[in-house]
Parts: sequence; C-alpha cells; structure tokens
Amino acid sequence: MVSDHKYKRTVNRLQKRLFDSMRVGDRTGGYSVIEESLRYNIRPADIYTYIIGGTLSAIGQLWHKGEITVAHEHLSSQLASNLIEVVLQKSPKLSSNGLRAVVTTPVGERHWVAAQMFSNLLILSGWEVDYLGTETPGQDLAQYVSSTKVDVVALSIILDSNLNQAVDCVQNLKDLPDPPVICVGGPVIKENDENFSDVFVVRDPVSAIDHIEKVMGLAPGRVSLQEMLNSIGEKVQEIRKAKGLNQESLAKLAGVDRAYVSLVENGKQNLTMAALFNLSSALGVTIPTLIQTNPEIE
Ligand code: B12
Repeated sequence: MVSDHKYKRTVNRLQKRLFDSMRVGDRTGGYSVIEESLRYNIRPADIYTYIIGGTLSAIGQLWHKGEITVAHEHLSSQLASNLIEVVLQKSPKLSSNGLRAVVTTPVGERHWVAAQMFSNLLILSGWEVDYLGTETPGQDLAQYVSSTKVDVVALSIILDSNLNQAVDCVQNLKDLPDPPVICVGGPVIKENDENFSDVFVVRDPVSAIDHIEKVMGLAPGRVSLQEMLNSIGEKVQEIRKAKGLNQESLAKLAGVDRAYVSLVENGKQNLTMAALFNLSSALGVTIPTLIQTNPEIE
C-alpha cells in the first residue's frame, strides 16, 4: 500500500499542477493532471475535494485579491466542471444499489461545483442521481420528489444568505406524505442548527455517503473490484519492499512470472484465489492482510 504520507504528497503535487494549469486557462494541462491522478489511483473523492476543490479555492483567493478577473474565475469553474465529469467517466463504479437521489442547491445559491461533485460521488457509489443544477425552488423540488421515486435529497449551501431558502426546501420536503431522507452540506452549515433538525448535516462528501448508506441499510465500506485490485497491488508492493525483495525474487517465491507481479502491483491483474494464496505465502502474510482496503486521508 502506498504510505499515507506519499499519497498526500502526490495529492498536493497534483493540486499545485492543476492550479498552475487553471491559472492560465490551460485545458490540456488540466486534463493531464486528472489523467495522472487516476493513474496514481487517487480516490475520486480526493481528486474532487483536494485537487479540484483545493485549486478552485486558491483561484478564488486570487479573484478575492483582485489578481484575476471574474472572467478567469469563470473559465476555471467551467474547466473544473469538465474535469469533474472526466473523473466520473474514467473511474470504476459500484454496481447499482437500487436507490435514487436528487441533488441541487436552494434559490440564490449559484455555486454548483460541490453539488456536481457530490452527485458524481453518489453515482460512483452505485446510486441513480438526478442532478438538477442550481437554484431549485422548495415547492418545485417537493413536487418533483413526490412525482418521482426519490430516496434521498441532498442540498448544497455555500452562502449564509441562502440558508433561509434551504430551510424552505427542507420544510417543503418534510411536508410530503412520504418524505425522503434529507441531507444538507456546505461550509456555512452548522451541525446543531435547529432549522435542520431531522436532517443530516454533513460537510465531507465521503462521510455523508457512508452515513446515508448506513441509514438506508446498505453494507458500509463497499468497494469496487478495481479499487480492491488497486489496494491489493499497493499492499503487495509495500510488503515486498519492506522485506527487501525485488519483483523477480517475489515472483520466484510465489511461482509466477515477474510480469505477473508487476501487473498485480499496478492493479491490472484480476487475481485468482490460488494466486492470492501463493503471493500471501511468499510474502509471509495472511490473505486478509492483502485484501484489507485503504484508510481515508484526513
Ligand atoms: C467559483 C466561485 C464562484 C462562482 C460559482 C460557480 C461555481 N464554481 O460553482 C461564481 C462566480 C458564480 C460565484 C459567485 C459568487 N460568489 Co463565489 N466562489 C467561488 C469559489 C472561488 C469556488 C467555489 C467552489 O467551487 N469551491 C470548491 C468546492 C468543492 O468547495 P465547497 O463549495 O466549499 O464544497 C466543499 C464542502 O463545502 C462540501 N460541500 C458543499 N456542499 C455540499 C453538499 C453536500 C450534500 C455535502 C455532503 C458536502 C458539501 O463538499 C465540498 C468538497 O469538500 C469560492 C472560493 C472558495 N474558497 O471556495 C467563492 C466563494 C464561495 N464565493 C463567495 C462569494 C461572496 C460569491 C458572491 C456573493 C460574489 C459576488 N459578490 O457576486 C457570488 C454569489 C453567487 C451566488 N448567489 O451564489 C465567497 C463566499 C463567502 C461567504 N461564505 O459568504 C467565497 C468563499 C469567496 C470568498 N472568499 O469571498 N462564486
């Protein structure tokens, strides 16, 4: 497994590169950062929150200080939106969980990036998602939810001034005969806000999804096959190096080719149980040690 420290360093490096590209409106550079992030197996939630989100915040600071114009900021936001879709298209998705979510922002809230990110993370987790874009009026939202089978409604609120409209959305949804689970998130939301009692108040998209899925009775911590293969590959490499083995010597001990070990370490080999058994024996660890998935970065 890549160490947490190395993982964070890679994320920071990619974030700086994306910032350099976005600052000058370099679309090709932006795409190559995302391609590289995916090649390094950076988790989609981390690409969204730290690499793309971190870059937008830094761009926002330049705008705030008057160092770039609104036109530059708009260009960055549009590019961010495109990159968010690239991550969705190129990442492994969990199989359908049969649940449907609606994601939007309340009237007045024109910041859409976080809502788009959250929609895509739900899709990657196996959800069916209706992403409505920004500024859906409370009554219309409730009408839409009652006419479609929706399990969860998620609202993103970035500005304080939009809290009232968010409360209106929540009230309209709660008044439905069969209300959905409601989840609100964003930097201005406080956990003990009495306006949002009976509502999930969350800031971090990953814990939000874990939380919602728990409430909906889904098994926690589901991972896709590709994520599992990536994680096994990282563990095999970490343990091999810790034992001072090169790929060739591990291959000999496990009775496989060196190329096979390389494929496994890069998450490109769909291992059989026998291969997993041989590799774990050669490394002197148990099979569960290899198949345990990565911890989150903070
Ligand atoms: C781009 C941008 C815009 C774009 C919006 C397009 C877009 N990208 O969506 C435009 C130009 C339209 C815009 C307009 C304005 N903006 Co603006 N904008 C930004 C900027 C630079 C980036 C926002 C962004 O996308 N961040 C990246 C995302 C990923 O981060 P995030 O939104 O915080 O979301 C994360 C979490 O909060 C959480 N989250 C958020 N929602 C949800 C929902 C759920 C369910 C969950 C689980 C999690 C979750 O998950 C995300 C990932 O970690 C920020 C600067 C910044 N520091 O963020 C300012 C910023 C948000 N804007 C600001 C302001 C003041 C405005 C304007 C009022 C400016 C003006 N005078 O017109 C208008 C208001 C428009 C409106 N009515 O909504 C302020 C807000 C300050 C405040 N809290 O009051 C900021 C912080 C800039 C600043 N430092 O002053 N903005």
